[in-house]
Amino acid sequence: MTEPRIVSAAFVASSSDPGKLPAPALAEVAFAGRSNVGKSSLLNTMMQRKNLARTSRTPGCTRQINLFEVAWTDGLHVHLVDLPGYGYAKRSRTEKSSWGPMLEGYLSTRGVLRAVTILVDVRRGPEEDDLELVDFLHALETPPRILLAATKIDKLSRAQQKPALEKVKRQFKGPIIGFSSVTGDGRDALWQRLRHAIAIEPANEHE
Ligand SMILES: Nc1nc2c(ncn2[C@@H]2O[C@H](COP(=O)(O)OP(=O)(O)OP(=O)(O)O)[C@@H](O)[C@H]2O)c(=O)[nH]1
Ligand SMILES: [Mg+2]
Repeated sequence: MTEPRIVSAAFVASSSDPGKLPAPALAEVAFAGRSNVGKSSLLNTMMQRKNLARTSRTPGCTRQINLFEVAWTDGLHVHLVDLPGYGYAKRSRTEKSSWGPMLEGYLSTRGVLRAVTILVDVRRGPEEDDLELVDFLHALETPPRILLAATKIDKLSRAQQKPALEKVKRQFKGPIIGFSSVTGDGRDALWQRLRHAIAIEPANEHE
């Protein structure tokens, strides 16, 4: 049996208006989190492409909804969606408990959205914004699956990683995947969860 692998990964479209994105064609998985947490870097690692999603040391790099299409040798075909970060420019009072028209519009109207991966920095854990996003997603009419990833685990020593991940897990009350875009740690585990969320299991013995 050969392990399934990615055959292609490509940029599809980008827009600040969810209504102007290409009509839903494939299952989508979106990546959300505070600015600078490492969403675009994680996507590049997931797609095994260095600079397909733009990253920057400065928060607020991704300003639009970006769609990428990934195809696997075993037939898995999915859109990965890089979202703008939140928590960078402080939200105004009227925007409180709203994710702004862009994020909210995308998350609540995209029928093909199967899962949202929420990323938090392993050293900071979830903050108010992240927990509000969880509540927002739970309240949707057809809530997507929520996956949780703790980024930048390479910033901690091996010995520090386990207790830090346990802590984030308790705070979120759910399983968490430790991830590093520097070492690639967590990549396989996250793909496995994504596959599960979009109900396509890894290729079996016929491959
Ligand atoms: N050490 C380390 N640095 C990381 C990791 N992931 C991202 N970074 C760095 O963190 C910074 C922000 O990364 P981005 O991927 O642009 O973050 P983002 O969440 O997409 O940010 P916005 O688009 O502004 O919301 C960059 O300098 C990355 O190199 C990681 O796993 N380990
Ligand atoms: Mg980004």
